[in-house]
Amino acid sequence: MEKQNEVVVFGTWSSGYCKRVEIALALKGIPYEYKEEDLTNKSESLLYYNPVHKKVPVLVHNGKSIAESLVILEYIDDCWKHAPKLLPEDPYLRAKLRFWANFYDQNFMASTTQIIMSRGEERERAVKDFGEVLKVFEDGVKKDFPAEFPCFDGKNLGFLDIVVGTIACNYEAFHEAW
Ligand SMILES: N[C@@H](CCC(=O)N[C@@H](CS)C(=O)NCC(=O)O)C(=O)O
Repeated sequence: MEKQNEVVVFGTWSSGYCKRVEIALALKGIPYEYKEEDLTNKSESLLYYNPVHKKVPVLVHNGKSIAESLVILEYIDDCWKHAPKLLPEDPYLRAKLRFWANFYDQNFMASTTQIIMSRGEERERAVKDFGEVLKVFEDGVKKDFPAEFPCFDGKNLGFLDIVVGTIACNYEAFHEAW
């Protein structure tokens, strides 16, 4: 007999992308099995479930796999419709949140890696670039959500909070390593 709602997450401890999935499942109260991946020696299962990118996170729900953290977050919210909702109902607001989440992933991740990997003047430039990206993000989100900034409002933990907040999940590890 098929098990209902069997949820497995393939992840790695240091990944903010994976933490997004774990946080969303925890918020919704969905039990799941966690499988830690060694990215230097990826498991057959990971390669099977994410043959295109071969990356974590991957969510496997009743044997069906979904890759890419932003896609997984939406799937979780669509699949388990109970509160707390991660995304609003309004299609326009949903689209705007997706837009800023994509902007964040395309710009911030590269920018923070650049800061971590560089030294001296190069790092100063990277920090300045990061500040500029941050300003575009903040101004843009404020303009799109004039009534209430949909992130770090101290009330609800939503889609953009999860996307942005998980950048800090490995902060201590980076701090210790560098
Ligand atoms: N866009 C992907 C990024 C996932 C990603 O970059 N995962 C990294 C770990 S943080 C990975 O699996 N890297 C393995 C590799 O590049 O081979 C997402 O949002 O899920």
